[in-house]
Amino acid sequence: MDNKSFAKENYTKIFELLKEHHKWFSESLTLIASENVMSEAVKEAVVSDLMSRYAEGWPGDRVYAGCKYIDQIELSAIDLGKKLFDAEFVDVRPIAGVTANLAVYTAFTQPGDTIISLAIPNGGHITYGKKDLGGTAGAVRGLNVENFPFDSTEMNIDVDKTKALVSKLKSEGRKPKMVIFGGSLFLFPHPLKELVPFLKAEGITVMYDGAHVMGLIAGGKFQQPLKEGADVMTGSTHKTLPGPQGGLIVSYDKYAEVLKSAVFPSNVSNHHLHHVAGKAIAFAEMLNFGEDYASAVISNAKKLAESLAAKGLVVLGEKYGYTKSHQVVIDVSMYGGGGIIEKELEESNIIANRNLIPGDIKAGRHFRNPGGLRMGVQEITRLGMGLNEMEEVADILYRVIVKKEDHNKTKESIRELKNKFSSVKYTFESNGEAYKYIKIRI
Ligand code: DSN
Repeated sequence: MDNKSFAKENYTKIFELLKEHHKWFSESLTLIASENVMSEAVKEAVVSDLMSRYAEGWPGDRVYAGCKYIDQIELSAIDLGKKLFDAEFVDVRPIAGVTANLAVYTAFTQPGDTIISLAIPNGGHITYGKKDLGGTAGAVRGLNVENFPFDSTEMNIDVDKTKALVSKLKSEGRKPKMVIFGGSLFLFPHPLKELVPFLKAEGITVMYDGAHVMGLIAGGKFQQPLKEGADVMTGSTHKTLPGPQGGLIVSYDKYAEVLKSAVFPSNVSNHHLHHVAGKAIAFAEMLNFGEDYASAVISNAKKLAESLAAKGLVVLGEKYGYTKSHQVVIDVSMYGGGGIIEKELEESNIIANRNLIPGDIKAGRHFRNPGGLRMGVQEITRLGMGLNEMEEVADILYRVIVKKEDHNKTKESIRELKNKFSSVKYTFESNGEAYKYIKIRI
């Protein structure tokens, strides 16, 4: 095939695939804990001309011309972000949560420093992983990563053992420079109140990775990390905070200059200006509707967890009522493992992801087929689903995971359920079709 025909064939195919994807997601139960659906308002901001432009730097101090309106938009995003998180300093330029974390490492650590963070099976994100795992902290910033002692019954950081670890590292001349709270498998608030006074007395910087729970924090329904003593909070803007893909940093004025220069020029050249506009709209939505949304997300997660447990599934975090976040995590090792179940669910139009859980590595399990399945209810809650629907969702999950029911039957149940919840809620305006494919070409 000549290049022109090859190009045209693929050009056409991409649009067909995009339409198929939209149709599939409109008929699916979307339960990935790190995703969400954007409002039409956020989408409109994201497809604007800003996606083609350069700014670099801080509003009013750019490296490029043409920023008259871009600056005003970014300043609004910053002001909205400050109000949303009741914070002195917000940087909306990190283009991802990874970039936000790397900027914080740049600002507060030097290669060779020691940090403490969660191990991946206990909920840690790859950005605070060790060098041999290819983690950003270890492999990119050259940090020596130690892991928090973790209590898998409580599904939380062990406070006393963490203090003992810090003291041990100090006695070895490796006192941690920074401690990172937060994570990707995140059921309960982390013990900042219990650990921050101890860490501060040792002169240790406290970072909080709120990527997953940013919307719950913004809605005032999860722990408030800065008020509990964190120096800096990073996050992403597309999980429980339902904006476009991207990152952000929230902190204090006293760290503003060091953080700003750690973002640009250290880790971002041009930031994604269309996403800055989208973040501003998402922040405005959350300032208005965030409290109700965060409440609904957390009660839905709890209801889903309880309903699954009532059906005999092994739900993690039982000791404290399974969850206080958007996530529900179940042990599916007895049904073939998370990798197998993830595929079976996908065949039924349920999109969720496998996850390492505490005990997996000891049991010889691997991230390709770990013991856990992680789910988040933030997207289906944004479509307006409530407690009754969580019971239905639990039943559908049970039919696939345990009963191994014919996929066509479960697909039909999901289609019926999704038909009743097809528009984005908790937003100023909605056109009623959350997964509509938007065609701009004539
Ligand atoms: N890896 C993502 C998650 O799903 O938690 C976060 O970046």
